[in-house]
Amino acid sequence: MASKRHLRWIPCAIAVLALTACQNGTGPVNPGPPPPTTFEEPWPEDMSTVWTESFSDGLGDQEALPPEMAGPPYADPVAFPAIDVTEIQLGVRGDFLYMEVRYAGPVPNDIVHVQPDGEIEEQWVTNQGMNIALNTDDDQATGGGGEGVQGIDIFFAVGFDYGVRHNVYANWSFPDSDLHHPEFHMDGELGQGGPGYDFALVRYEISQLPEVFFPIGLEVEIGSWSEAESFDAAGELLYHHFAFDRVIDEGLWFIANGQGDADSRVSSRPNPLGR
Ligand SMILES: [Ca+2]
Ligand SMILES: [Ca+2]
Repeated sequence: MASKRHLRWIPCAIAVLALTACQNGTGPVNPGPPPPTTFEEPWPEDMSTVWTESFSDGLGDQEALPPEMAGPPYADPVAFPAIDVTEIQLGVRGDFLYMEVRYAGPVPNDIVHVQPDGEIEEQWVTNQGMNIALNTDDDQATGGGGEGVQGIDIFFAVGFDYGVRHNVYANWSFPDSDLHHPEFHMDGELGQGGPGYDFALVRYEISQLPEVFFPIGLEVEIGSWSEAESFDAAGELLYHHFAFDRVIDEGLWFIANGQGDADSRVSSRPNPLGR
């Protein structure tokens, strides 16, 4: 099934970006993370006025992906509440897309040491990531493949390397359909939450995006998932999908214009998908 074949692309792209950031240049082996991105624009005082869309997801609904999809060969999913998304809220205000992600448990402040227990090997969970992935041109033949959505033209990611840094960013335009090869990248900002908290409030400066990659006033296909990765005692990757939560599957998102004005809705785009 094509969607499964492509499942690992986005998470791997996220991991590759993190590695690139850490291994950039020929200087110190570990130059440390770059300073986090901050925008000058003040955050809205009342975020409840910003949200125009909300996606709820189940609690304790993590999936055990099979080994061929880089999951552990355990009988049941390992409980890892930090990546168990329960809600995503989205809204556009001014130059920014705002997103709040709620988790079933706090994002770890440091690497999580998993003790051996039955079939579960000793391992260390070092990072987590989630994203919303959008087919913004209504063409599943353009962009890359993903889970819950095809033809991804842009994705917005929220990740944490425990004890090191957060990774809030967007990648867009994938001319060779490989999500490892984005034509464009930008960093976003973590406003609240993150390590120690069971939520993350982030924003991305969408004013610099071409309309085809963020069509305000149109409905787009959206998918989303969340995951964590584990390593063994030697520091080798053990399970890319140690924990996995499917959050939005074949969803639709009407990107409202930022003031929640229903009169702004536009529905003139041809609808080849018949929805
Ligand atoms: Ca969930
Ligand atoms: Ca597309």
